Amino acid sequence: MTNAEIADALDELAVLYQLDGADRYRILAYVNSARSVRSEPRSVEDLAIEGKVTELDGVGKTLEEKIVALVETGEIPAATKLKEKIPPGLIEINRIPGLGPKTVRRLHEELGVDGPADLRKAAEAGKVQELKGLGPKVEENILSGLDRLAEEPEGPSRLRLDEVLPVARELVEALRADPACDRAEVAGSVRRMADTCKDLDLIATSDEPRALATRIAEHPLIGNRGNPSEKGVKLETNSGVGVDVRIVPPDAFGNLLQHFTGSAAHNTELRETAVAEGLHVSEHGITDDKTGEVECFDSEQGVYERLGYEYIEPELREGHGELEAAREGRLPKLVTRKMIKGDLHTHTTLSDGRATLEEMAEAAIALGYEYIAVTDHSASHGFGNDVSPKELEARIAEIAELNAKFRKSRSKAKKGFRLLAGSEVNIGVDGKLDYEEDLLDELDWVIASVHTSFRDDPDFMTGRLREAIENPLVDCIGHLTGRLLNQRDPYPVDIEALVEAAAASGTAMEINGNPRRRDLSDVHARLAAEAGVEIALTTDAHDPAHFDYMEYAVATARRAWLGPKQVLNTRSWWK
Ligand code: DGT
Ligand code: CA
Ligand code: CA
Ligand code: ZN
Repeated sequence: MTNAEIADALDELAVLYQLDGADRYRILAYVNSARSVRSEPRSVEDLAIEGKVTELDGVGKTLEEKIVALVETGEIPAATKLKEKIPPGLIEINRIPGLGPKTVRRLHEELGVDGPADLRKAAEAGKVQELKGLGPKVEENILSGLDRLAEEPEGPSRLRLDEVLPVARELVEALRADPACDRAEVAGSVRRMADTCKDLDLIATSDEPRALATRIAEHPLIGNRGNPSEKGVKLETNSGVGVDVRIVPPDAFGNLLQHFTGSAAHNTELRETAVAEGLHVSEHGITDDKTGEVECFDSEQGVYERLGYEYIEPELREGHGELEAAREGRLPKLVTRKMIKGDLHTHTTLSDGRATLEEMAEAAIALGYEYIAVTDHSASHGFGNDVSPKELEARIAEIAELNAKFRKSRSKAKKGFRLLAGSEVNIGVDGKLDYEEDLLDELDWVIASVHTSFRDDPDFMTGRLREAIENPLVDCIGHLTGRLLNQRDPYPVDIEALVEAAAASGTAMEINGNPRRRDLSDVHARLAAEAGVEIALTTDAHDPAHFDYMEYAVATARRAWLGPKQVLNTRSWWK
């Protein structure tokens, strides 16, 4: 049983308890345990059998019993019992966003609804809005929710890049360490550093492909495996990530890597252009249609060069004009992680960060940064841990003191390092900020972000953001669209209008590198930079470990065709 299957069973049990009216804490316990099972890289089935499953966060004795029963018998007795009294259709209905278990129970008890079909009938007949406390809005929401359920019965199946990238790297290392392996590389959407990925594509070259495929299938991260052959093997990790491993002979490494890196749109355009020139491109080589001769390349550079292109970085291969640009030799020199001199969006324990000012500074110095802006939340960010004007004043003084210390330090890294006094100020419903202008004026760096009052109203959202953009005290707009990948859609804003306003007022926009956000998106960042908006690559670190999110910010920037000149924090702060 894979971790994903175990987590699904625990999530289902949580829903069953919810529909049965159990108390909140019990339900939370199952939801939390499902989450830790899902993100566990080791096989949870093995842990359960070895009596070690309580090592997982949120898994105590009660849950251990249930997980052991599940892996031994295929079911959890408590769930089986609940399923006897709760119609399965109610579990499905419960997935409609905004429709809680309490309402689902009432629909069942008061309208006799047992599943999606009943519910649609009731809603279309206007019966739902007649129930006490429910109105036409709820009914409308139910109908659109039912449409979406029908389109997407399994929920979002794509995984965020950060959920697959570490697995990809570990498996490629394992392939490379195998004596039968010549070369191995990550391919597909993971290599292109897309926001989300359907599965993981790995390629390898080998003279003993079947042996290599057989051994990688035995890797401890792997839960399910297909039949290894000399072409490769299809696998699934313990956490439910599909893995395609493809193997070819060593001399065609470049062709294979190019093919399986994609994207499909990029490859289709590449092939069609080649056909017009009498060449046939595949994962095995480039065939000259006239002579039938096949050319293999051990590097992608070789493939692109043979077809008349300069080398195209994987992040650009989305069929967004990169082939034409490569043919004409006008691809941008992309920004890299090494060019980044500091991080302009970080939090500390003053608001909701987990590390102190000193700890964040030390971590930044260890990374070789010249500066970080400390941008704790403002006076009314709405989630507790607000920073009062007085506290911010004290913080500014504290930063000045620390900077003086750094300046006198004998370590070169510390001597060249500065903390920037900043804030991530909440944008109110009217676009106003929640600190006095005099206080904001004392800061080195002001980010303005929306954290509250999201509305499905483009005029309202655009209006308040524009107000913040045009405020001369604002240096940068944080996570412009508020999207959370797989979780929350971007709120509706008129991007073009905001980009234009930012270009006119000289306000920067960030690419927030938190892999749940990556906001601006690649498409929006490209639009903004082309309009002349300066882009800041940030991590929104709430912990020193989050400084690593810079990799995702850089990836989005590269996917947006950005060069170092368009990125604000490739520059030193003072020079
Ligand atoms: P994903 O998995 O949806 O996140 O995106 P990819 O790009 O990884 O897509 P995937 O895994 O279906 O296929 C990996 C690569 O293989 C893809 O980027 C290009 C190549 N490929 C797959 N199917 C086709 C196809 O039908 N035509 C062409 N030209 N290439 C394909
Ligand atoms: Ca893929
Ligand atoms: Ca694939
Ligand atoms: Zn933040």
